[in-house]
Amino acid sequence: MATVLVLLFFFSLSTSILPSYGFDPLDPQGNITIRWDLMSSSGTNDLKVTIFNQQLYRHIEPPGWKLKWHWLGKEVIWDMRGAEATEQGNCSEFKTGNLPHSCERAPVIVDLLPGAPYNMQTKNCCKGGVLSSLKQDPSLSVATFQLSVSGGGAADSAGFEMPVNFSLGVPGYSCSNGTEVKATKFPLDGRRWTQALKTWNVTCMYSPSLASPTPKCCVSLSAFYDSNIVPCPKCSCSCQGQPGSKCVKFGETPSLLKQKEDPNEVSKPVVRCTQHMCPIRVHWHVKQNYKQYWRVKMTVTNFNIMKNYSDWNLVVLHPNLKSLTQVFSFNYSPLGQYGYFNDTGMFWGLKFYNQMLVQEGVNGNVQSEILLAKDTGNFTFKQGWAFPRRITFNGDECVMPQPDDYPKLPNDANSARSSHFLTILAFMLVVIML
Ligand SMILES: *[C@@H]1O[C@H](CO)[C@@H](O)[C@H](O)[C@H]1NC(C)=O
Ligand SMILES: *[C@@H]1O[C@H](CO)[C@@H](O)[C@H](O)[C@H]1NC(C)=O
Ligand SMILES: *[C@@H]1O[C@H](CO)[C@@H](O)[C@H](O)[C@H]1NC(C)=O
Ligand SMILES: *[C@@H]1O[C@H](CO)[C@@H](O)[C@H](O)[C@H]1NC(C)=O
Ligand SMILES: *[C@@H]1O[C@H](CO)[C@@H](O)[C@H](O)[C@H]1NC(C)=O
Ligand SMILES: *[C@@H]1O[C@H](CO)[C@@H](O)[C@H](O)[C@H]1NC(C)=O
Ligand SMILES: *[C@@H]1O[C@H](CO)[C@@H](O)[C@H](O)[C@H]1NC(C)=O
Ligand SMILES: CC(=O)N[C@H]1CO[C@H](CO)[C@@H](O)[C@@H]1O
Repeated sequence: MATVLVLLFFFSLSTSILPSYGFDPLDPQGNITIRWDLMSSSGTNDLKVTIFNQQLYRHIEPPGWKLKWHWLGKEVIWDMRGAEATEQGNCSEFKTGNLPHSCERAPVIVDLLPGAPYNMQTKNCCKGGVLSSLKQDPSLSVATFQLSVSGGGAADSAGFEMPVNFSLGVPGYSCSNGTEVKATKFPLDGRRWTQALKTWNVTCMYSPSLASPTPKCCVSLSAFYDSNIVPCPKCSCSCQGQPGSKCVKFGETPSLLKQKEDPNEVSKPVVRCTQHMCPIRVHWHVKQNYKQYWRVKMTVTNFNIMKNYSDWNLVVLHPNLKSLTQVFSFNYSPLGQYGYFNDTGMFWGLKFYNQMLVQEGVNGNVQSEILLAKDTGNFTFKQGWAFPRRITFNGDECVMPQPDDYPKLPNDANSARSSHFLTILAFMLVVIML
């Protein structure tokens, strides 16, 4: 009974800290800031827009950001560098000379692709809208573009009017309006600084409940002391045969693969038929027990047959991670830099080795082993302690097995198989607690 209660406690803990309202306890300062710098304001307003991904572990993956805003007046964009508007729109008002780059009231701006013509580039541009997380590669977490705008409602000396209603075009993010902040200073040569005429910040926050109604990842467990493998919970991400859920049987080549996917759209995952129906499965195997250490093998498997996950990452919560001694084949960085947590860390692939989790069928998994020192007084294989409390893949929460199903120590089995009545009672207790 005690086992069940302890496990249920961990379970309730791990579900109750899920950030559902935009605040992520693992990354409390995380946001994407879009800074607008008005560089000059004679004839046209010349602006420099910089997108900073200031999130520790969330990144923007292909097809990338698609920034949209609404002009307040009759602004048109005459020129753009480092990015482009997807639509030119109705420029019929301009009858002579060059036409503007975009006359849309609500332009949608996309990053240029790598290898764009040199004269169209800016510093930090041309990554197809992909932004790395701060932990993985801060040098790739920033994007910049420039635009020349004229014809605003406030075409007086006030110059430029900040547009409103921003969206990042990535599921899960919502953005504020711009607020004017201290003007940015730009270093010229180390001795002299220039300054923007005006600067505004727009802040975009992530909220998982906005992002996706269904999970995209699940966790399975095993241990050297129990021959059972605890699979991902059935229907973790979807159920086979449920209307709207499609999957491809093992060994079959899907007809979908022959269809050309639109590279500009977020494609729906096409998964192999499994009982969990998730595109990603993370397996945690408690592999070995040494005198002072214990060893875990982690395997991430891609069941999405249409997608390679480049620059994937895992965030793992386990109380023993603060005594992590060695990590093989993955990069690791603790996430607890704000002092709330000491038990959370991030794993990601090694460059040129397993940075890309390729599609199922090619070689769809990445693996690592980690060695952890046993904290005196805390360490135990009992009561599911050796298993992670929480895992996310690319920032998406993975569905964990029920604590009742966890691998059990041989001598733990009897006490753990407590009566159903007590289990139900404990569940009700947890529900009341939440
Ligand atoms: C956005 O992130 C930066 C850097 O982490 C932080 O300084 C700032 O307070 C954050 N803004 C909001 C509104 O959370
Ligand atoms: C911005 O969005 C609000 C609410 O959706 C809407 O009422 C308003 O008209 C929009 N502003 C512009 C300039 O489109
Ligand atoms: C373009 O805008 C003008 C007014 O600026 C309008 O008269 C014309 O009908 C519009 N054309 C289309 C195709 O919407
Ligand atoms: C931004 O400003 C516009 C116009 O003032 C308003 O309609 C909209 O609701 C604001 N959006 C946010 C997120 O505050
Ligand atoms: C505006 O955003 C930039 C980039 O994140 C940051 O350096 C600056 O401190 C922000 N300004 C304010 C007042 O938050
Ligand atoms: C994924 O990568 C593999 C190996 O590099 C490649 O053969 C395959 O075409 C890629 N698939 C997609 C969907 O990009
Ligand atoms: C985190 O761990 C370090 C080293 O194990 C320890 O010194 C520190 O007090 C811990 N912090 C918290 C908040 O538990
Ligand atoms: C997670 C946990 O129970 N940590 C405890 C491990 O043991 C030390 C002292 O031995 C405690 O301070 C921790 O709270």
